[in-house]
Amino acid sequence: MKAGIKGLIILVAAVFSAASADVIIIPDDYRTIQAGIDASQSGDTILVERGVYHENLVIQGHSLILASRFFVTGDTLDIQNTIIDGDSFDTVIKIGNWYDPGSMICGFTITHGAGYYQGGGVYIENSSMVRNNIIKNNSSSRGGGIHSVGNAIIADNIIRNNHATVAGGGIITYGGSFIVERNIISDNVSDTYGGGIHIEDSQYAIIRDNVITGNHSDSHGGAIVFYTDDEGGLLSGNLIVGNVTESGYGVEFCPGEYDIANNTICNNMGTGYGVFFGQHTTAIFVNNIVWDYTYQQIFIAPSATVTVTYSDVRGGFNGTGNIDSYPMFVDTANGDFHLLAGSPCIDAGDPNSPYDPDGTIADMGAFYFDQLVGIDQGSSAIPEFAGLITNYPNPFNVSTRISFELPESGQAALTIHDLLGRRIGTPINGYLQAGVHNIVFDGSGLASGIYFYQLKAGDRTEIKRMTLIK
Ligand SMILES: [Ca+2]
Repeated sequence: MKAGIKGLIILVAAVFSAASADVIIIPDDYRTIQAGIDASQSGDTILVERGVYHENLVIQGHSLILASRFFVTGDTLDIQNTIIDGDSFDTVIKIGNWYDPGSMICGFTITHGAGYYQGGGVYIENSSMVRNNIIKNNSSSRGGGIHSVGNAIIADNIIRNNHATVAGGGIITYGGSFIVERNIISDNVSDTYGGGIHIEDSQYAIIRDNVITGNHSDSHGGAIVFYTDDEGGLLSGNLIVGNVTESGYGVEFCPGEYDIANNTICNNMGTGYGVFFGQHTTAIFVNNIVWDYTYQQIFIAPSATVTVTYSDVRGGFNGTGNIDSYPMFVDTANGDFHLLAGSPCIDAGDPNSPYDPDGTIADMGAFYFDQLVGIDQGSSAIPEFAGLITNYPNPFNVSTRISFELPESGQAALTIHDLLGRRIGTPINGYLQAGVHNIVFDGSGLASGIYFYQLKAGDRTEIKRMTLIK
């Protein structure tokens, strides 16, 4: 962690030293962003007005601040309306500043990049910063959204719907020491490693306070793969939900020393383990919630040294302070994983951890329950179902798995309906035990189209949509 903070100070110093240099306005001074870059010197700022720019930018050999008006105004509309579109031709922005560190990319929508090796949306080298961007619909073999080499800070971005054929659907990082914080990393896909984030051969990695959701990997790390060079890292305060790993693990740790604290790891799906600690991994795992739809929640390799304490783990786990109780989230169906009043995770963290901001013992999970505000969330705020009902894959051809969780045993019915609401199947109708249930729905007798599945338990109902494509 010390290495990361030191890196941050160096980077901030580099940015401030650049502030007195020239400012180039696009398109006032140069018609294209690349023309402005070509005319710039190290330390300049290139400020881009709103508009759509069809360019594949290369910054080579010198460092710049490349920013939209957001850099000055803080207006997020400047991010949405200053668009660099790679036209599926090459990486949208490449920064090769290995010998002149400290570039920053700030305030753009970066889309339709198609990189071969160097990232789809953004490629950065050496102490660069990528912040406050929307990086979406890009593709590459490694790093669909961002490909980083060396030290980096990747913060406050939305990184969505990017695709990597090899590793790092959202982000891949190589070497260096880096910080990934406060990003929304969602719906990215990797065909092999790290649907959301893939970390390879890095120094200490800090991944904190991100929302990592809906990402997908075929074999390793639907959410994250940590393949550090024996250095390890920090994973804290992240919400890691609804990621899918076809045949591997949700969050995968390879050799290194890790601190893993106050994450909410829920409703991820896969046939393997939710959290996987590989050979020779050392980790302190504390104050986390792990409540997945995976084969097992946590796996620790025989040669790994991992302590799991003060965590809420579905099915239970040996260790001081661990519990096995439904965490009681506010509204999982709408993505709200804050704790309800009365949650067993409140004040159930390690008493020796830093206290929550309200002065109470640490809660488990990414979001503490503020006891000073004292919001009475009452019984009406309890979600209709304790667990999200989901299906995967969706769209599907021709079968899909429907998963749901019942907070208590009782009568339950799962019915399938067509677009007109007509019931066309009843996979489940009877008394079910509390807990997780999975059924495989076979649509081979149905036409392509949109269908609904409805779960009724007691007087509560939840409906979701799925699409059959033949
Ligand atoms: Ca607390």
